[in-house]
Amino acid sequence: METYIWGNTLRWRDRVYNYIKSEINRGAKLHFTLIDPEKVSSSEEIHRVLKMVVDAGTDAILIGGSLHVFADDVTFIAKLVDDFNKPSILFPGSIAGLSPYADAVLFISLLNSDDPYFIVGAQVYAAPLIKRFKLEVLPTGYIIVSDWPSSVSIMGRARPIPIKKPEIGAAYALAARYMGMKFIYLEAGSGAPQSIPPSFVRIVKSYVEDAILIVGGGIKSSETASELVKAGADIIVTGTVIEENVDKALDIIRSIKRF
Ligand code: 1GP
Repeated sequence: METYIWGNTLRWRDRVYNYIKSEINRGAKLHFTLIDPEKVSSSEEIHRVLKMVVDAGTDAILIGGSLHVFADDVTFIAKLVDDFNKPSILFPGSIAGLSPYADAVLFISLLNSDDPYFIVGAQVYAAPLIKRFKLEVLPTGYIIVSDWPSSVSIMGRARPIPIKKPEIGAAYALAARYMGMKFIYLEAGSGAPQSIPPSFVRIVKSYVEDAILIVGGGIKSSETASELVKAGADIIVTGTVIEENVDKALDIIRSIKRF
């Protein structure tokens, strides 16, 4: 098979997990900024957003979305991220979300899907491509928690865990851990009307203390982000807030970096 020569520096490749783990081990909390290819247009706009979030202290850039994602768009964004000294991490909603130009991929299994395709089927299509692209793999148990419909829950045929049922979320997270997944991602859905409650996160974390706990969806204020971190989130993800209120988005990042 051909060896691919990619234009990016890929300076973070194979260093992303160690970087995240060492930050967490020294007591830091992390913030990831999600760039959804569906929601951005020009390279100038993406560059402007990246500069703001990187200057505020975001730790990595996630690239992905549930709809309208095409590999060329993902590549386009990954190449722009390469101008900043932060890892680009794919957050694929389907195999169209893969690109060889990123540093790493959240290798997601949507654990509370009713459709085996989203638990292991898409991953089987993705795995040989990921090997060929030499992406660093971050094994992630992905759990949707919400009392409302979201793009990700609809597209992923999920049975979302109600926010009043944290013990079910904890059981899923523990199962993911026992299956060897290093990351647990509690997802309320992009643009969710509210975040997952800190009380839910606290119970999940108490079951999987050694997992890296990512929490995202509907986080719109530094107060909420701080509460989630205090409850046990290791990594906070925000996406939508930067489109709605730049100051609030940057405040969230700065508040996390103060922990
Ligand atoms: C979605 O968790 C992320 O996968 C981010 O959600 O867009 O609501 O910040 P928001």
